[in-house]
Amino acid sequence: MLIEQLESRRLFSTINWMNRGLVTDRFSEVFGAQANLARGVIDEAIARWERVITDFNYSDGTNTYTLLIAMSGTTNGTGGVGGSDDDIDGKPSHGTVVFYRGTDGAGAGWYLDPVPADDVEFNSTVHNAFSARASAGRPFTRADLLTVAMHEIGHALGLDSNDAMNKFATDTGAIDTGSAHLWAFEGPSVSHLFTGYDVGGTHNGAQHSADSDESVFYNGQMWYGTDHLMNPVVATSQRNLIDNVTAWAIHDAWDYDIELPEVFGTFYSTLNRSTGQLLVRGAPGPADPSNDNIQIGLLFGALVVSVDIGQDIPGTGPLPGVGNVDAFASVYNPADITSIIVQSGDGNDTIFINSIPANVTGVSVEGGTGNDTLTLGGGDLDTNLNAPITFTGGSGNADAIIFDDDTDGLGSDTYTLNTNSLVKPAGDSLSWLSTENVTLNASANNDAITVTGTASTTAVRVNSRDGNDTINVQSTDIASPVTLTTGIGTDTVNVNTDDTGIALAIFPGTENVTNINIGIGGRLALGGAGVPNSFVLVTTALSIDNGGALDLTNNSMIVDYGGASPYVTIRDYIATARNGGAWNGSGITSFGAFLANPRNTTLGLLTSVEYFSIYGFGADYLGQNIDLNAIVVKYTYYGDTDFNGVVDFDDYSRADAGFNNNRTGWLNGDVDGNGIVDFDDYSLIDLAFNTQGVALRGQGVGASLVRVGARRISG
Ligand SMILES: [Ca+2]
Ligand SMILES: [Ca+2]
Ligand SMILES: [Ca+2]
Ligand SMILES: [Ca+2]
Ligand SMILES: [Zn+2]
Repeated sequence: MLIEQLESRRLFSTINWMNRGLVTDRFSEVFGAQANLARGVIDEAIARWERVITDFNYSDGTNTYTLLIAMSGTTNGTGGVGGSDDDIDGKPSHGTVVFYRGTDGAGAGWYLDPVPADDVEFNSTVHNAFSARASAGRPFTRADLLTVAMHEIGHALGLDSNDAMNKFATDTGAIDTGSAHLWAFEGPSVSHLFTGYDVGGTHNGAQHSADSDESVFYNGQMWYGTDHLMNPVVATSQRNLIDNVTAWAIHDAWDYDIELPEVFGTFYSTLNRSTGQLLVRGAPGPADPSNDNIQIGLLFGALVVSVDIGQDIPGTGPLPGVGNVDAFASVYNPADITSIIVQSGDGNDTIFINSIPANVTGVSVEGGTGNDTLTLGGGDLDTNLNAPITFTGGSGNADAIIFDDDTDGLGSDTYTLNTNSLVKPAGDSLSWLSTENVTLNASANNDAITVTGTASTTAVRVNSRDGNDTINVQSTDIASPVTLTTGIGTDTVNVNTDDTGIALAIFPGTENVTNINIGIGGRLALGGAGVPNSFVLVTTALSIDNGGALDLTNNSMIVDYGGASPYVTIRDYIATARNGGAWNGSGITSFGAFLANPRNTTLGLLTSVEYFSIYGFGADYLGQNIDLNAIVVKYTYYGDTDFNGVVDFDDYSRADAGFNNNRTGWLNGDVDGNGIVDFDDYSLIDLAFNTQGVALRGQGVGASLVRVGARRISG
């Protein structure tokens, strides 16, 4: 559909200003040296109508409308009159438009836009997509000749109280001004509130689009006027563009082919033709904040800017009253744009910048109030974004920026996440301020991702996705660990392996990471705080420096090793972290055990052979397949030798056998991991037996309460 739109942009009608530059246009007489500037404004008004009306569909096959346009010979002021006075088979084909001479008869009070092709000087107060007001500068307190010209030419083209318009108009009986009534226009394309009011007199039909202060209850609902080009009166300082409603109405009344005016820009996206700066804005809500959706991206060689307002202005869409209005989608020539500013304003706004034109040298995105989310890259950061981009989340405590490199092509990627920016070697700095959440969705290929720092107020998440990825978490704020997911592949996670400062990382759930290396000052945690043993960390090779920690919180781990069994290493990592029950040492620790009151839990470990001896050969562990070369670590009670989540008679039997036969290992009752089963182990087992509550089985069954049988009298 968009391709059709773009192609149809080449189709224009022709509107000929027959007496342009002749003495009869009186522009020199009124404007003097400014005459050609004023004529240029009229040219722009004509050009804007030519691109909206693509074909008059005249019965004789022609597509040209002719106009006589002149300044009044007699009347001072900043208004005008326009109408049609000839036709082809009943359709307007010729018109006459006259503008007043200005307040002094010499053009005073008119604003003659020196760059009439853009509307930037008016976008101080935006009424709606097609109407805005200047608060300063030359247009302020002057009448915009471009707006008045487009209005009067609109009359000449057929927007008038005439049979074609009134065929769809019904008198609501409600009074607008004086004796003028409000009329309900119900065409095939649009329903909208019109009025018979005119400064020059009252019409018995749909002469003008009703003002924004008019409304009426008609045909079961409220109808609202709005600030529009075809309002009876336009204020000074204000520009109205040709709006969608006006275009639909002239299409319905006269069967002209139209291009939707939003395609050529709105006040939600305005291009400064002098500087190349594109300003994209959301809307303020009239009452509550407006949650707007803004999307910017290249499509088929054009830049498309789509702004979907959360709190739509009634009367700006095809509906006569309140109701959802579609996004306003504008299409720009990428070569015209050198910078982009997005201001989404109030509300929780959603902004996507999927790609930007090659000429753009910088992009600034301001989320304003509310919790705003900016998603960058459209799946390929290097290809799509070739300029620095800054995001200011603004107020709101959950502003977010998401880097989307999901569909990046083949080849390794290198990403560096700094405290306030993401840098790729092939790309520019993408930075953020007052942003509480940062997410990097890396490519599905082999990536090298380095985190050099985090801010205490920003939560950083790195999803390395598929491929063989290496993630180096070199440094973080103590309050802001990096959350990691690693996808499928042979991945390596290094946490503070430079042994300098501190670095913290978290796996939010079950994760399979081939290599894990934790340096001095490094801490890597698995989930936590949920149902015990909801998550499993699966790894092949684990290395923890003295001074580093892997925190399983209240979860599990599988070390699926190759080569020699790391059983003793794992057992010792747990024992040093446990540190006699203080849980403050290096190694494999458990914040869940640290928090337990009484401290009756720990991390137990079984070889897969031991595990199979209880649960059968090939049994899975919490849904994870294990083979003969694996070690299973579980958060559970001291003495839960068989990992069934409780301490019971079977456990005491194993501990007794272990004690009597000088065995070793968790399965046989060495619950403190010192290599023997002794009195210390029994003390811990008894504590757990007497105080255990919830069975620590795993997700899905862990929440069930277990009734404990009679205390066993041990020797
Ligand atoms: Ca909407
Ligand atoms: Ca906002
Ligand atoms: Ca990857
Ligand atoms: Ca022991
Ligand atoms: Zn009018």
